[in-house]
Amino acid sequence: MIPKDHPRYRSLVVRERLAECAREGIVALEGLASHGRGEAFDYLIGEKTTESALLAARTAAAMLLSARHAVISVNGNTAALAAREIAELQRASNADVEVNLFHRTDERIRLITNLLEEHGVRVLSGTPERLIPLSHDRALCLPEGIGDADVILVPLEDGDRCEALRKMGKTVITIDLNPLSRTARTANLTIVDEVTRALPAITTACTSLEPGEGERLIASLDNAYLLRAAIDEMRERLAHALE
Ligand code: PTJ
Repeated sequence: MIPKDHPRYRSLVVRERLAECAREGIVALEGLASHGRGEAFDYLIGEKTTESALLAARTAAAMLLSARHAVISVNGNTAALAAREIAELQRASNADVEVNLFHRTDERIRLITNLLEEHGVRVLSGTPERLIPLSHDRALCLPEGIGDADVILVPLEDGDRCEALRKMGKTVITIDLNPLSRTARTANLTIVDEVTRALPAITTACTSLEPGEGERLIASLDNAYLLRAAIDEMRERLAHALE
């Protein structure tokens, strides 16, 4: 039982949720290590959505809405932390949702699909094929989902797979608290923010883009600028951390 007056209450609740989901097989054990890395970077940006992350989220909304076929690729961590937020983004963007895992087993696909469906997500189903240029089961995805998509949102992705998706000619949007990660640097667009803050920011933007704003945001997209802005924010906070 986590005491409600603990100064890090929310963080502890989230950890407990992930540990529970790991015990159930939804979250991969490796996902707990990923979360810890994310938490450390969240400290450095002040556990809030920065201005540059908000700009990235609005750009992501514009890209999802103007895609021929947008797909949100969901893994164990994202499902455990943000199933409701995925459902809301799907409603706002009309994107397909595919469960696609790094540590893939049929059982985890089933558990994560169930969890998402309980929260109102429409999850694509079908027969996966080895379409992503990677070895082993990391190559698997649905031909009618990620295989057909032109724009993919892949929160908390591995760098290798992000690169392989780019090689397939996909436009990749990621959410990653680590602006130095290979994924963050390889994606077309990186939102450096915590997934439960970034997803609602994209959803809000989907319903509030002004006429012409989406085209302008896409035309001026500069991922290196967004990553530099996140690093500057962290450097600034570190410089004044003990004041
Ligand atoms: O469920 P699976 O089998 O698909 O596996 C999922 C994980 C996350 C284990 C897998 O994709 C993986 O190993 O990812 P990485 O390489 O650890 O990359 C995840 C990135 O997400 C890291 O750069 C973390 O800093 C970042 N991250 C972790 N938690 C969050 C986060 N970014 C935003 N919000 C978070 N809550």
